[in-house]
Amino acid sequence: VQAVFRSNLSHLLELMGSGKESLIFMKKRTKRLSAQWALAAQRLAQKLGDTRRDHKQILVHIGFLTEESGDVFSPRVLKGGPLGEMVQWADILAALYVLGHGLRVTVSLKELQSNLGVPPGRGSCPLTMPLPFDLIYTDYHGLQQMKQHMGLSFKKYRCRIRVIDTFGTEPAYNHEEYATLHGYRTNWGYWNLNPKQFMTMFPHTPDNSFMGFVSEELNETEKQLIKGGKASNMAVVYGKEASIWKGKEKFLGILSKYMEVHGTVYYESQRPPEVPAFVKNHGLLPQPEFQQLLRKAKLFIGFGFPYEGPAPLEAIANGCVFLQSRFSPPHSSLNHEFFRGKPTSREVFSQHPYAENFIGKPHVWTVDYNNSEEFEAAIKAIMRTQVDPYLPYEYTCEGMLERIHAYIQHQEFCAAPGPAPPGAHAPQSPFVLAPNATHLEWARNASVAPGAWPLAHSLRAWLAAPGRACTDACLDHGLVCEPAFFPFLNGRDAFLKLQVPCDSTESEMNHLYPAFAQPGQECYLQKEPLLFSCAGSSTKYHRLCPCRDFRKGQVALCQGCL
Ligand code: U2F
Repeated sequence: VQAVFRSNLSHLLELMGSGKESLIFMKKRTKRLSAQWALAAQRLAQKLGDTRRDHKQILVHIGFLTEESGDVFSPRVLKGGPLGEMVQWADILAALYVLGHGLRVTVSLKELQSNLGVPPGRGSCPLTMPLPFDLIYTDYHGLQQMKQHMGLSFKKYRCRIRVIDTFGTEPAYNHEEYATLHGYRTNWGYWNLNPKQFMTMFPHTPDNSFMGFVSEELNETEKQLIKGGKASNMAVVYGKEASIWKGKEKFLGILSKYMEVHGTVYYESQRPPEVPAFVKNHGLLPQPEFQQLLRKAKLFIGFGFPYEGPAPLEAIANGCVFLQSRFSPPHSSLNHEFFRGKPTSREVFSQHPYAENFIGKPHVWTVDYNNSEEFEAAIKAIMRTQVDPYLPYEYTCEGMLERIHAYIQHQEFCAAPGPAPPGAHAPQSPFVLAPNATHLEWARNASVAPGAWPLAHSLRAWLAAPGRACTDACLDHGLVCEPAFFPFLNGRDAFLKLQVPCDSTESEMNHLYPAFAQPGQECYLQKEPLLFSCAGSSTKYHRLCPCRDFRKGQVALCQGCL
């Protein structure tokens, strides 16, 4: 059966249930964005023409909102607590619904059990029962609940699960045996999923899938109106919780010499002591009013926390410049409490790396806040800069629909694992050395397995410099790392064609393999497909890296991958 686009979201609002503040926030958002979703559906339908779209039965189980996992978020919705996750879940639900799939939404263990067909009163079902869903979207909390209550079915069906995971899970932390042996400690468990089953909020870890969310879009008239109505000396501070403002008096002082400073900090009865008297604090605003404030402001300024939230994208979409601090040294799970225990080794070089790397100037300025002169100079320069509202395509409704459509249609983790990594006796790889002899590319006459996705023709492979992760090595060439292509490279043949002088070749479990170690002239192949990883580096190795092209404004998809 084919899926049919939907343009009326009122039934979705019913599916979302009610009661909790978090659900109320999400439903208001969905309602407000209804027209935008409908328009995007129309455009994507036109773009896809008669492309096949299979209809799926989908369960969305939002684990962090269940009482059983403590639901610490709902009570803080109106008090300045995190909203990013709710923004994202609301948009995921809207996208799945608009794409025309069959949808169930659960936010309690009881509902989960009844949808899974677990007999009432039974903690868990020991038998495997048929699962009435093709796909399940959940989070780490939900995953734990499913494992506890699905019995043997969990193992059988976990390939149908997608885990919404803001900051991502790198392969080395996902593989239980490897993580345990090598000290990749996490607070979230080891699930041995295909790393692409983890879906992130920003496209930061190509080992995972980029899910994202949307921002409100402006039409041309609104854009003109906003540009005309900006107050060139109005700044809004990023941070709805008072703690974010603590110790920032110096920057606030400098900023207030030039601009009128506004805030949206939650407070109970009195101004929080962290917020200086010269700040015009509006209190935590409902989302539409927050957008209105951004429309008038010239500058949206971050003080280092929260990391990677939606608000800077909204600010930039509403024509603000986003000013943020560079982190030097970078923040990571090794040196910052917030990232400690998270299953990633990623180093974060600024408050919002996506804004810095994918958007950049004139919309985004990343400066060293420890250097007051640099900070002050940036503010002065920003006041003189004219910017247009800007929203990357991947954060529009159409972009999000396009991406999720592609995932649903093409990502397949349940099929029996493909051919084992070729190893030392690999058949000829489908590559040839490029004419300039720097990298491998797909041989013209090589065939690709039907249904393989992403399309292997987009592949280019490099031997990276020692100490360079594949994530970065690919970016150096204007490409992204594509872990799905590792198996093609995991053989002696690829090294041979790249003219790497391997004295010997060994196959081991190591998330940095395939790689070449200079001192011993040794080539290493990957023994465990789950450990293929774009992330990770060591000065000991030149990693062999699979890269691919991507669509402009839609980094998740290769150019021919729709
Ligand atoms: C991020 O969560 P946050 O909720 O701190 O992210 P923000 O960027 O502040 O934005 C969340 C939404 O809050 C809205 C705004 C954004 O869509 O429109 N909002 C509002 O409704 N009223 C206001 O007065 C101000 C903002 C991130 F998303 C999470 O994944 C992380 O867990 C968290 C910590 O790093 O940061």
